[in-house]
Amino acid sequence: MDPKLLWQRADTGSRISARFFTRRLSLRVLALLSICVVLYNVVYSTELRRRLEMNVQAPRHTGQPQHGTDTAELEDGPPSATCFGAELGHNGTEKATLVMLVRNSELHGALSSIRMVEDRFNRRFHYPWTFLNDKPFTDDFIKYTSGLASGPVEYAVIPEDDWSIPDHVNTTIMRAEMLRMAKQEIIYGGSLSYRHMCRFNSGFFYNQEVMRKYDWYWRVEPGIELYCDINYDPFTFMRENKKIYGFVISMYEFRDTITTLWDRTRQFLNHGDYNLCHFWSNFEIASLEFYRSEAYSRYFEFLDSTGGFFYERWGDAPVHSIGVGLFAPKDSIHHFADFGYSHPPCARCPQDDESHTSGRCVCSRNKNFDSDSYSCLPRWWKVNRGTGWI
Ligand SMILES: Nc1nc2c(ncn2[C@@H]2O[C@H](COP(=O)(O)OP(=O)(O)O)[C@@H](O)[C@H]2O)c(=O)[nH]1
Ligand SMILES: [Mg+2]
Repeated sequence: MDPKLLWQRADTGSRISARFFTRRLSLRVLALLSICVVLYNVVYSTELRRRLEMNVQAPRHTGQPQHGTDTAELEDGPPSATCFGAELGHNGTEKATLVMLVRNSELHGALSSIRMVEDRFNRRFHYPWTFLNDKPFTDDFIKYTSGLASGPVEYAVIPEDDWSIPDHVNTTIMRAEMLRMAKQEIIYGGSLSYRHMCRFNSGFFYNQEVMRKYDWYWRVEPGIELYCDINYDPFTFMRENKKIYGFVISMYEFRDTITTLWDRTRQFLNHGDYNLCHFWSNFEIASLEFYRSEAYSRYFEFLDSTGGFFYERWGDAPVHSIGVGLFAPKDSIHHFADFGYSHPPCARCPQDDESHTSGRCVCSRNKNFDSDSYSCLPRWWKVNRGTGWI
């Protein structure tokens, strides 16, 4: 054999075995890496589950009464509230709560709103969250929402009387009107649950057992966004400045949903005209004492006695706005111009430079409902110099 050939063959052989060895080594390293990843995931998810379960099963204490989280227990009747204390303590000093009326099916939107309010505001103040529902909250809803809140959380089922059609309402007329409004494609015109919601928000939320200990509330809805850090306590701001009602967006109400609301109001107190402007009530920071006052309570009871919440589809926004306009001092209404806020389909963004150059806000200044022709804000400033609608 040609020694040159032999050499070549030997060389090829050694190259083959070197390649084979490298491949085997990489396979072993790969296998080892995969085992590490699997092991890490198992340990991590066990730890995550343990932490989640600890959050729910061993609620954080502040000495508040605790009830089980079992939905079945809630369904059995009282106690209708489930509460967990806060781990971090409660640093906000006002008797105030973040309140969310919400359905179990809106869990995802609720979580994203809570996350946003916590990140932008509440992680520094740890105000309690109050969740209200006409149905018992599911274990999942309680588990995930309480995991996000940095303050105490309470879950309450609304009593049936506060979420039902009063006896004096003629349901035949109501159904006929709902059908007519649905055919005319009036927004939520055919929805009974929406009517319950509006009536509840107009006249009942502030007297719920779980709300009684508070003087102030911040209404939060599922699926909202906050674009700016809120580095001060708006509840303290409201109290110190003798404010009663705070809003961010204001717009015109759909006339067809409140055909006789103003006539009824005039009947109640013989007043001038209403221009359909209302504070968009999906955001509110306001005084609970105001709604509990005799003037507002009597106004709501009168409205409710007319059946208008059901025959028409009176929204809580115009009812609150008219109520505040009539019974609160003009300068006790506050526009939170420093808040960046969105509740689809509308958003508003602070317009000053500082809010943006400081990094406090992340929103587009052009996307600003305040300058939309449907916004009532220009009118708010022009007609009443920022002191009311009526
Ligand atoms: N528990 C409960 N909450 C409701 C119901 N209908 C509306 N809501 C809540 O009431 C608020 C207003 O309702 P939403 O559907 O957002 O109305 P919109 O903002 O006017 O389009 C939200 O916080 C909803 O989660 C209902 O039937 N049950
Ligand atoms: Mg909404």
